Amino acid sequence: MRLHHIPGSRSMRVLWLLEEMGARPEVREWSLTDGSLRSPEFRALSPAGRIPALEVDGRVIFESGAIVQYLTETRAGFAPPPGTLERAEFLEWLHFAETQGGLLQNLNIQHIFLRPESARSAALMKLDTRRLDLTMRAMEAHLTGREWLLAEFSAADCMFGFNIDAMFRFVRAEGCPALSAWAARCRARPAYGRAMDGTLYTRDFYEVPDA
Ligand SMILES: N[C@@H](CCC(=O)N[C@@H](CS)C(=O)NCC(=O)O)C(=O)O
Repeated sequence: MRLHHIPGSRSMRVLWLLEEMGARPEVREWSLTDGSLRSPEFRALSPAGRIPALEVDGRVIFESGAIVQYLTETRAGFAPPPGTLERAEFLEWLHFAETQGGLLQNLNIQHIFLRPESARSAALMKLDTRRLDLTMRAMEAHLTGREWLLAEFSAADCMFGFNIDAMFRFVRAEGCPALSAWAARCRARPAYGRAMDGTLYTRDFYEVPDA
């Protein structure tokens, strides 16, 4: 198995799940900023030039959610069986992680990557921060009184591997005690610690500037 990876990016979801499964893939690191994701070599692995891609079982899979789902379908544990209501709940959280992931990506672009800085929009930052806050409130309601997203720890939790380091950089943790406690439980897992090999962030918190 070979994982195409950037520390602190969505590939952390896959690395964390593989660590939980006791699998150690070969890791090839790429960069978000040197243009290599647009190279023909990388586009042959991931057609939109996005991380992650996983070479596994004789083919390449792109899209982190597809990779996570495929891994649970080909290896025991970490997800309820197909055709059950629990499976529907698992799939909801798998895709919810990417709904939230898109908002986090927009905020990363607006707060960190976009150049020149004058091109950044306080209005867009404010809008996506509000939308992120809504996703976090939904998680807070769901996690109140529970340890994990499903009845037990699962690949749905791993799908938030990229999100956990990002969400509290834009929305303060204070209003979300159950979500913060779940994030702390995730961070305390040894497999999470092994997979968490970098961060995109240089600040603890990114305020929305005045418009
Ligand atoms: N839905 C895709 C999104 C992948 C994605 O956008 N990955 C980011 C890194 S977290 C990326 O490769 N960004 C490079 C770019 O946007 O050019 C997935 O979950 O795999």
